[in-house]
Order: sequence, then C-alpha cells, then structure tokens
Amino acid sequence: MPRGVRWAALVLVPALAVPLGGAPPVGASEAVTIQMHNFRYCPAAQAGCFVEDQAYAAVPTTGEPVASTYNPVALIDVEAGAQVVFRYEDGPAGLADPLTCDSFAGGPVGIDLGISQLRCPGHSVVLAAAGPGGVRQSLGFLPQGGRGQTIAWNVPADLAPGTVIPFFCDVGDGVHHRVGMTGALRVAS
Ligand SMILES: [Cu+2]
Repeated sequence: MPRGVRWAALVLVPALAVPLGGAPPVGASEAVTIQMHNFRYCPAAQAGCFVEDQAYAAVPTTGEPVASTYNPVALIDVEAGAQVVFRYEDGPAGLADPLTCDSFAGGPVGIDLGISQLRCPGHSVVLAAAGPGGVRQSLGFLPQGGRGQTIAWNVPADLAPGTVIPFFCDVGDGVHHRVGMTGALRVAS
C-alpha cells in the first residue's frame, strides 16, 4: 500500500466513529438557562415568559401534573447530563414589565392589596414525583428581590431520550403552580 493511502485510512477511522446523527461527544452537553418570570418558566433566550409557557395543569394540592395536560410547545429540550440553570428574572414593576411576582406587595415598587397570599414570596423549583426520579425533590428557593440569582441542577446522564421531567413552583402553599407556574424538560434524542 502506498504510504499516502495508508495515512488516509488512519485518519478516516476516528471520523467514522462519530455517529452520523451529529450527536455531540459525551461530556459536551450544552447548559440550558431557564428564566423564572411572570409566574412562568421559559427559556432565557425569550424576551420574557408568557401565559403559553405553562407546561402542564397542576393538581392544586400537590403541583403534580394532571394526566395528559402537557403543553407541547412549552417543553424545553435538554441533553442528558446537561446543566440546567434556573434564573430569577422577575423585577420591579414598570411600564414594560407590570405583572411580575415582585411587583406585588413588598417589592421595590410594591402594591399592597391587603391579601397576604398576593405578597410575592419569591420562586422555587421542585421536581415533581411524576418525573423519572419518582419522588418530589426541591432544587431550591429564591426569595423576592432575587433577580439574577440562580439555582443549578444537572440532568441525570442516564435518562433515555424523550423522558419528560416536570417541575413546579411551590411557594405560598402552591399558589404559583395553581396559576400556571409549571415547567417541563424533555431529554433530547
Ligand atoms: Cu413562583
């Protein structure tokens, strides 16, 4: 075999070991940042979260998903093993952002409605028992005024593609998940 041909064959072997689907190598999972804003969770790349970012209807007393209520457009794709960062994005009330949790009583521009449940306590992230872990698990809580603060979590590396991981905010005895603050990750294929 001419020397040049043998060299070309050696170079091709590692290239063929890469899956044709273009999947990244293990350990290269991309981090995903999710904002907590307007009583919703949504990708940080969005200008803000909106009503349609509710991922599922929650059982009022538990925050668990009501069967078959997942909103397909609100599922956030992540890779197994990736880091997920939840970022508190609520801020003071203003013309462009009038309805964040922080705009309620006690916020920087607070409106005291005299109803304790309407006072913004902050936001939390709780993995639902309906997810692959099988048990409810709190990932963290950020108090009112926590704009810019984060909670980080790693998606288990052994989850199968298509696995859905529901989560919700459980502050105020569940008042936030009852108004739609529910999210769901989906392990990408
Ligand atoms: Cu909340």
